[in-house]
Amino acid sequence: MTIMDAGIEDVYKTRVTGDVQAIDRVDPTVWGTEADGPVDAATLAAHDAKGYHIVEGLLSPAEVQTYWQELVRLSSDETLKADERVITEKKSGEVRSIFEVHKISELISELIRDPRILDRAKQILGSEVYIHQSRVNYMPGFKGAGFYWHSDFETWHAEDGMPRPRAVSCSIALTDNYPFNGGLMVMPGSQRTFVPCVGETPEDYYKSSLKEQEIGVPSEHEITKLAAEHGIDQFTGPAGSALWFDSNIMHGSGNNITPYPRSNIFLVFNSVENALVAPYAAAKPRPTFIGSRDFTPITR
Ligand code: 6CS
Ligand code: FE
Repeated sequence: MTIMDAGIEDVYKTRVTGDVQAIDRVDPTVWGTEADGPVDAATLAAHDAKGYHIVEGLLSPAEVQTYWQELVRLSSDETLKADERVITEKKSGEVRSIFEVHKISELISELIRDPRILDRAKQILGSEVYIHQSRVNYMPGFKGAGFYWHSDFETWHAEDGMPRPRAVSCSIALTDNYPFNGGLMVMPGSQRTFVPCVGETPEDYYKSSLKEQEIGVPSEHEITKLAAEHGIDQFTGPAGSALWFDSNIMHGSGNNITPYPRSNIFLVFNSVENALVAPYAAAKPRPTFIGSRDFTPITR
């Protein structure tokens, strides 16, 4: 059953058939104000305009080392190998991502409460927040497969039942991000346009989409239009930097054929005022390790 069966109006219709029309976003990008947290007015304005901002040195080199060692520990934990929260690379079988990592790792459970992170998320979303999704991405060297262009919100709306794009992601680099090792590319300002995708959501689609997404990706025509209008920025920077980006910004990354891994901790904060409902375009919600349905606000 989708939300449509309940007769609730869907502002961001997607997974449609036939031609699509881009939809102007009716929601803000930034919901809070300068007075609500650590982000200064200029940075808040930049995030509002571009849909992202970068915090250099969010983690100190010593902290990076600590979390890097945690990632290595997790990826070599034999008990985790069979866990459905561990996603492997389609070709190499190497660990690609580990979901719900804030519940698996004590260290990362503390990180989501760190004021440098939690207070920023609350300010951008203008409310109490909870973790919609957490994952560590390994993007190993030589064989790390990238992620084709997409809007996270399109998937979270269609498959998890997220009503509005009132969520923000924080990708913390644990290895140096170069232009050549699969650094995330974003289209600045594209968060103000919702691009519906063509194609019905297959049953249990997450089992393949987290390895390689085919449904829920915009057409080349729409991507070309967005790139022409907004250009493409790339997130590069030393380990410890963090990219904060809007749930609906168009983004993607290339394959990593270099010897240098591009590993990160990826935290998605959703507003408690934007709690998930029934999926807007899928038969049933994805498992809670991908789209949490515990809306309890994060507190220190
Ligand atoms: O489907 C998802 O929820 C995940 N997929 C991608 C490519 N980005 C967002 C999220 O981690
Ligand atoms: Fe994404």
